[in-house]
Amino acid sequence: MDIESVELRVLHLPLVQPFTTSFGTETVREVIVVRVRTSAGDGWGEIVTQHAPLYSSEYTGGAWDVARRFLVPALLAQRRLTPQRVANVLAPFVGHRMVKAGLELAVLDASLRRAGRSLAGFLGGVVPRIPAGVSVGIQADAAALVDAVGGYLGEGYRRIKIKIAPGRDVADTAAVRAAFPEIALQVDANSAYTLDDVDTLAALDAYDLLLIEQPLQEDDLVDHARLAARLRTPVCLDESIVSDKAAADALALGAAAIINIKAGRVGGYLEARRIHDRCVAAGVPVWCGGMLETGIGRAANAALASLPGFTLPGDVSASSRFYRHDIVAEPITLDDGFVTVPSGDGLGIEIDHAAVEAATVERLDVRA
Ligand code: OSB
Ligand code: MG
Repeated sequence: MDIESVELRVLHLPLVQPFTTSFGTETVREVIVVRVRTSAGDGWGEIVTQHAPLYSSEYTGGAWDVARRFLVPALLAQRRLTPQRVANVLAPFVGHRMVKAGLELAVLDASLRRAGRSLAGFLGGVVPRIPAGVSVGIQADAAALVDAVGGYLGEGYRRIKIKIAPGRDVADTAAVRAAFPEIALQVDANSAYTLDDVDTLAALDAYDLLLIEQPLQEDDLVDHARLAARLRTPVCLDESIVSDKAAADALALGAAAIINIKAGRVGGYLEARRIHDRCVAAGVPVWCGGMLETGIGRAANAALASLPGFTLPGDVSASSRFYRHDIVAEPITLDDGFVTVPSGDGLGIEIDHAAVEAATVERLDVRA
C-alpha cells in the first residue's frame, strides 16, 4: 500500500456540557482527524491531543506541527507501507505518541478495509458488545454530581467514574456512594495529588471503589508504589502508562494493580494490544480509557475493548455523552448499557462528510 496524500483537519466540536477535571474545564473538543489516501483506498484516524498540554505534554498545536513537518512526510516517503511498519518508520521521532497513534489508525483503517477485515477481528476481539462506563466531570457541588450520575445511570451506564481534585474528593465520593449504594464506582484524580495527601486518599477506602485512577504525577512510579501500599483501593494508572515499556516498569514496581489502556497515549492500537497481552499474562485487569473521541476513535476503542483482558468496563460511552452531532453517519449508541463492537471492514464506520466540513477550522493536504 502506498500513501498518496494525507489530509489533516483541526475540528472544533461543541460539548453537550462543560467537562471539568482536576486540570481544567473544556467546552469545545478540539481534535485532529486524519484521512490517508492510499493506492488501496482511504482510511481515517483521530489524533486525541487536546487544545492545551494539561493532561499530557502533547497538545493540538504541537501535534499539527510535528505531523506536517516530520511524521507525515516520513510516511509519504515509504513504499509498500503496512500498518505494522508505521511505528518503526516514526520511531526516530521522540514522543508525540498521540500523533503517531492517529496516523497509524488511519493506515490500519485503509489496510483493513482493503482486506475486508474488522479492527476488532484483527486485534483479537472476542465479544460482540461491551459494557459501557461513563466518566463524569466535577460539578458545581455534590448534589449536582449526584443528579448527573443519576442521569447516566438512567441511560443505562454500567459503571460510573467521577473526577476528583483536592477539595472535591471525599465528600463528592461519599455523596455518590450514599445515593447509589450498589453501583460500580471509581474515581480519577488526573495527577492532582502528592504522597503528602495519603490520608485524604486513604479516606476514599471507605466507599468500596473499584479503583483510584492516577492519583500522582505521570513520572511518579515509585511514589505510586508507595501509595498503593497504604491504600486498600486498587491503584490504576492512566497518564503514567505511555508505552508497553512503561507498563512493564509499573507492574515490576507494584505501582499499578490495574491499567487504563488508551491507544492514543501509548502510540497506537498495536502498542495498546501489546500492553493488553502483557497484563493478561501478569493477571492484571485492564480497561479501555477515552479521550472524548469522535465516532472515529470511539469505534476503534470499542474494538479494542472487545479483547479478552478488558475485564472492567471502560470509558466507552455513547457519542451523545459528549456530542450532539458526531462526525460519523451512525453515532455510537447505548443498548441496554452496552456498546456494539463495530463489525464492518476497518473501523466499521462511515464518515459524515458534511459534519466534518462544518466542524473544520483548519485543513491541510500533505502530498508525497
Ligand atoms: O483521565 O481519563 C482521563 C478525558 C480527557 C483526558 C483525560 C481523561 C478523560 C476522561 C474522559 O476521563 C474519558 C472519555 O469518556 O472519553
Ligand atoms: Mg484518567
